[in-house]
Amino acid sequence: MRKKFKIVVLFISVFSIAFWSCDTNKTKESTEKNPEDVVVEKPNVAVPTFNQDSAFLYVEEQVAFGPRVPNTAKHDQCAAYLINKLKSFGLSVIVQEAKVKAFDNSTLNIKNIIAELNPEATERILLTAHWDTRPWADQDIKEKNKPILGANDGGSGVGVLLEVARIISQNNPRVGVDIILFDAEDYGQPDGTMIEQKSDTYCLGSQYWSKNLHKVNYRPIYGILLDMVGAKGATFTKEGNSVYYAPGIVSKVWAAANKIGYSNHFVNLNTGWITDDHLYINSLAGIPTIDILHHDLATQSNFGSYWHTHNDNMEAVDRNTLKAVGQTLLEVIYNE
Ligand code: AHN
Ligand code: ZN
Repeated sequence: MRKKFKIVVLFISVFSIAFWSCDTNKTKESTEKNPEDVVVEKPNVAVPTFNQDSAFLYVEEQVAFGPRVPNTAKHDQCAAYLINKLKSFGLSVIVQEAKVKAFDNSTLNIKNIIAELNPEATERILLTAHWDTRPWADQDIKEKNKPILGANDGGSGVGVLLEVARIISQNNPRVGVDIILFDAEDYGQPDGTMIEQKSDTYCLGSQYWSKNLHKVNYRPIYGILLDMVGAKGATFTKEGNSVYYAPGIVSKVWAAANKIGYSNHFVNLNTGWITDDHLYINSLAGIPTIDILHHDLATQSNFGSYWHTHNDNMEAVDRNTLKAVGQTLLEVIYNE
């Protein structure tokens, strides 16, 4: 409405200047447009609608397998589900399989699942999340040694990206898009369990990929990581590594969220540095990448109260939050 009004005002003013200048035979300078009257606006592109029920279903379907811990049958079954789902949308899928060493010296058989939309496009955007879940509930007070369901921590980011995959495969954006579902993000060493605390024990799938890109010279313009993007009323703040490595992308994404009414979720607040998949994508692969990560202002850890506990089940996932994140991603993608 406001824009229409602006256009009408602009039209009337241009018309009256022209009319007036004819009438009075005024010369050049008065017919020149005042630079302030020239409204330079990008035409509004059509952004498709993100379906939160569809995204929620994709989270439920992952959780239905149970915990998705590397070297287990359920992990294998969920991988097959994710690969088939992405293929069913018509995307080409590459599965990067590897063996990586965990902090406990076990060897993990991992699968990074990579889906490409419009592989020929040189301008590309990378969207990512982790699909594995934590083997322990080390932040819980009971059953600490049992694996968690990871509805939010793992499931939510993947659910949003599957829905984004479905939509972009039906409405081609100008840019190419790659979706990478990383494995073994959450096999990191629990705090205080051993004498020696090792470093870089989280994010094993993204560390491997960052050193072994699925295509030589793979170079998207930027990346966006989703992690724990499903909690009711979740707040996403401007995380330290994201702001350090990719300040422009943080601004772009937060502005897009704001524009479409999600400033309640995308908070304009700078917060601390988090080790997450984006850190290695930035530092090892050199791709500027941000993290959209639930930063809970009410807890001591600043992670949600469900974090690494058995409460990380479907109860911890809210459709409205999935919508806020998914619609913001689409707003960004279709405006590129
Ligand atoms: C830690 O939990 C140490 N860092 C955040 C990375 C993470 C774990 N994201 C989900 N789970
Ligand atoms: Zn986790």
